Amino acid sequence: MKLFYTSKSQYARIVRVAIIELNLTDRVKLQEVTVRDRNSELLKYNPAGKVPTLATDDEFILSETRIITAYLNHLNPDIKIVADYSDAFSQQLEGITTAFIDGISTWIRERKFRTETEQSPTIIELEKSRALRILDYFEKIADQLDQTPKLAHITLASALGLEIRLPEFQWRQNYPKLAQWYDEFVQRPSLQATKLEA
Ligand SMILES: N[C@@H](CCC(=O)N[C@@H](CS)C(=O)NCC(=O)O)C(=O)O
Repeated sequence: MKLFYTSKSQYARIVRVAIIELNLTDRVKLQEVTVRDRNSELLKYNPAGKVPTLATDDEFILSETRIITAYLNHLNPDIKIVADYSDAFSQQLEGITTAFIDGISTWIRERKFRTETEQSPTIIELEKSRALRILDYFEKIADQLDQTPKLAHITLASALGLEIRLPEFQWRQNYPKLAQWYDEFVQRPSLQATKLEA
């Protein structure tokens, strides 16, 4: 199996963490690729051109973080990373954390990939307020977050880690319980081994 990734991708990071937590490092080769590049090696495999992409041993090409993580989890079902219907609370958190990381990613793309005149204040404001609502939610339920490497927790940590990339996304001061949860969670070797670059 081969995982196509970029070291900057907050989504690919989730899958890289899952590979480590599922003890699958010997079974999944990692190949760093470029994105938004018409000469990218990735385009030979996945017309969507997005990371993460997983090429399975039986030659399927999987994209989308949750689909890839669920596939990897079925290879080691003793460890439960992706929630099923028996754990509706974790499924709830998976949905909200995905909206969180998607929104912050949109906000970052506005700031980093568009010129100042192209940037949309409307989109930035929308994503900022979405992020703040979700931060409020997690601060309120911080007591219900544990330190297990579930997909929702990994996604939340990967999203919060984007603080290094977006100067406006400085959440720690106003969300102390969440900061405490995050600071402990990112000590896991899987998170340490996959730190995001600025
Ligand atoms: N919904 C996708 C999002 C993946 C995504 O947007 N990845 C970015 C890198 S962080 C990418 O590949 N961008 C390339 C592009 O937009 O062409 C997932 O859950 O995996």
